[in-house]
Amino acid sequence: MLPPHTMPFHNPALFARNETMMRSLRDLLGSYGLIDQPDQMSGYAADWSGVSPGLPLAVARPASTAEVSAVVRLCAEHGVPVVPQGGMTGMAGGAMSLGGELLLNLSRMNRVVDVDLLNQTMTVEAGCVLQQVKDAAAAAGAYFPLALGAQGSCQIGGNLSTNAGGVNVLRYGNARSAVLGLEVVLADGEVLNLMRGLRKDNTGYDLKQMFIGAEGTLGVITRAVLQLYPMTPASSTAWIAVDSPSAAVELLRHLRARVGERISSFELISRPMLELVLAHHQQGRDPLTEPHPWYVLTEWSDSMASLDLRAQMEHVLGEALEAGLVRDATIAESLAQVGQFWSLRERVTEAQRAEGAIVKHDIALPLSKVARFLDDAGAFIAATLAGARVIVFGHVGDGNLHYNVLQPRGAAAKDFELAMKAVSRRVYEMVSELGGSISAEHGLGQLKAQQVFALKSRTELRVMQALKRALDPQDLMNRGKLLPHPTERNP
Ligand code: FAD
Ligand code: 2HG
Ligand code: ZN
Repeated sequence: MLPPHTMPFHNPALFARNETMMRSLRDLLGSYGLIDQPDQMSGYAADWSGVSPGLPLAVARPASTAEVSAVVRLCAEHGVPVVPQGGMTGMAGGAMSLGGELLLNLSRMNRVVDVDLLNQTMTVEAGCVLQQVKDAAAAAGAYFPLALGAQGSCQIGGNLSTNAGGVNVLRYGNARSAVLGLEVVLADGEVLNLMRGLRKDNTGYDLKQMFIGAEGTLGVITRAVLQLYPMTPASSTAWIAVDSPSAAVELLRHLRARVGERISSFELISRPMLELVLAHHQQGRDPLTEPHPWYVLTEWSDSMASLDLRAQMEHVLGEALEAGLVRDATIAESLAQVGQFWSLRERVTEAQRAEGAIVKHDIALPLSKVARFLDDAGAFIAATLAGARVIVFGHVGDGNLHYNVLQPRGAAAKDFELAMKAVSRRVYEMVSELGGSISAEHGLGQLKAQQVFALKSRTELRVMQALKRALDPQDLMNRGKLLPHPTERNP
């Protein structure tokens, strides 16, 4: 998957200022491991956040932990900031240059080192693409549950650094829950080896957790020990029409009481979102004959192959229909149909982009507050920005909504984005007032870095800053992302 706007970039003045370091880097990595030519660097410029990339110094592509360590050590000696870079599918601009940094791209560190079926773990290098990790687990007869639309491009290092969520969080938790061990190169180049494959280990602070969700601001993740699960040969998938988000939440409660942890995905999709996908996806078909205001896409699975989950689903959804929780539903008849349902869900990002400027809110709410938020925020936007199109979908099973606002048809993108600044502020206030989070799974990156000052208590900020200072005293690791230096604070 190519980021939407790749552009050539180069900074000769910067390059000249850092000539000594660049010579050392070239000696260390060779011409294959160091990219400094504008035409070759353009592919490392942009992610999926929509923010314009700055001009980096160069792109380093180390092939081992020892090389990452040597690169970071050189940067520390020369005071050059480093931006760790995975698959560049991030939505917060975290892997992009603000200007002058060395981009440290992990894609050459892409080996699945080991699958240990007795321990139900696998050891991987950070640059492995998520799909590759899932395939390697499956080939060994095990299941790695992290799943998201970008899994063909994003890397496990990026997933752990953003603490990615995706469509299976309801059952398996987010990326953080997948990790038993971690190896990290610290800001001074030292290697911190925490590669224990243990499910129990109470020997002091759980240091690996600090680096998960840290968005590369505390060090570079180089390897991980991941937790595996049993395969789930029995599964069933349904596309369900419901009246409202509150009906969807009530339906989830109903289903969980009957089939419990077998529900692995429970995704919400609004009719306007489905219509956008259908408009931009030629093979896409509405799974139901009549239009409905809201849909749920749910997948159930079990490791007991003989379990007839389809029959179970039919029965339980029948009950929900009688109880008035469901308007209509269709259960996939074949793997091809499962793929069709999911392809509607997976195309949401590209369908939105095709419509023009969009402002995204990746939020989490207590499930009991989802309906109230949608009512209040919808009324506020309708009253504030005439013609703005609210597009709602997301992982409602775990309380994560993608509450996105598309520019009014025919409006100038710049005017819309400007007007949205105040609107987003209010949307985030509403989320906070309901006990939610303004960054559920995509991270803060550069897009939301300034928000951290408004969001966190003084004490929480003080602890975060103390951690950052202790691990990265020169502020070289992904400077300006997630937790900007207090002096960079915008009024
Ligand atoms: P990048 O974008 O390259 O980097 C992300 C951040 O991690 C940056 O701050 C970077 O500096 C840091 N980083 C990367 N690698 C390392 C490393 N080895 N060590 C230290 N820091 C590192 N996200 C979800 O959570 N759920 C979804 O359902 C989801 N769906 C998506 C669907 C589409 C179509 C797209 C385009 C994106 C989606 N995303 C989703 C967002 C994105 O895929 C995730 O944030 C993903 O985890 C980013 O991984 P990456 O390798 O692309 O990281
Ligand atoms: C998803 O759930 C991703 O599909 C992308 O997190 C969300 O495009 C988006 O806003
Ligand atoms: Zn998502």
